[in-house]
Amino acid sequence: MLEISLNSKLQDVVNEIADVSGYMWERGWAERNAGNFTVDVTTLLPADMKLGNQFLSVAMPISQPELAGRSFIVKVTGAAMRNVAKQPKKHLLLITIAHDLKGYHVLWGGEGTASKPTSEFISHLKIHQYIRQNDMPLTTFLHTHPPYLIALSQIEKYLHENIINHLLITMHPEVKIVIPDGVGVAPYRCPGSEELADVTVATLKKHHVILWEKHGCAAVAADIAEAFDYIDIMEKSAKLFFICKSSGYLPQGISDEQLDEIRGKFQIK
Ligand code: 2HA
Ligand code: ZN
Repeated sequence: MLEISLNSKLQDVVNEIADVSGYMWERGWAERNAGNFTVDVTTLLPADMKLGNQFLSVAMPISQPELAGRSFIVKVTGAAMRNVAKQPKKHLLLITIAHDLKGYHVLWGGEGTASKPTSEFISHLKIHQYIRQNDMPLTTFLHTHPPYLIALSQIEKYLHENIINHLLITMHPEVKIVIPDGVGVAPYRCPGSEELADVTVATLKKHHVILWEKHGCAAVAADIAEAFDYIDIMEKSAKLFFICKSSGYLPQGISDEQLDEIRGKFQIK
């Protein structure tokens, strides 16, 4: 089967994915095969590329007409982030959705028919559809398992968006500056399910970063490094909270006046 050779821009994206996959493993966000991502790279491929039998074609009905002909780099299902970091080509796929929506073509990566996209692919396609429908300047959906944020989502009190956001904003002043729309909370749904995709899209309408109750965190961003940074800042804030609590102290948090000062200086509502 034919495969394309990556141009320098696609190679840069693959390098960034490998770096971020390594960071997630090192941070303890990516046990076993945890986490997944899709990066829309349509604009980095020639617009007039011929797709056909020269590439491996996989049948799979796709119900998002907005995604016909679009190309994504996606993690292979079952792949460990630590291995994506070491051997990106083996554990990633560059795919293009068929124009007739009957499946996708594999342009690069993986190990033949055995390599399928992430188990959360249905969710990812719905999310990319929402991004396209709203013409948002975003390419990346990233899902990972940061432990302190997940721990917070195990506590009923913090499943309320106003309460968890107040906590995360007051534990770390950068949270309000970098993620002014705060974290959205999506109620627990089975991993890999259509229902999880639906609650994610509903939450995406107001937030770039989403906590999946008792499971993990997800973010949409301009690129995978930005998605990682959003989650990293939130996770740092949750970690600071647990460090104070587990050393027997109740954290003070920044005050309302200090928050107002941030809102004024950075023109945040
Ligand atoms: O990709 O994290 O939610 C493995 C997962 C599924
Ligand atoms: Zn997960």
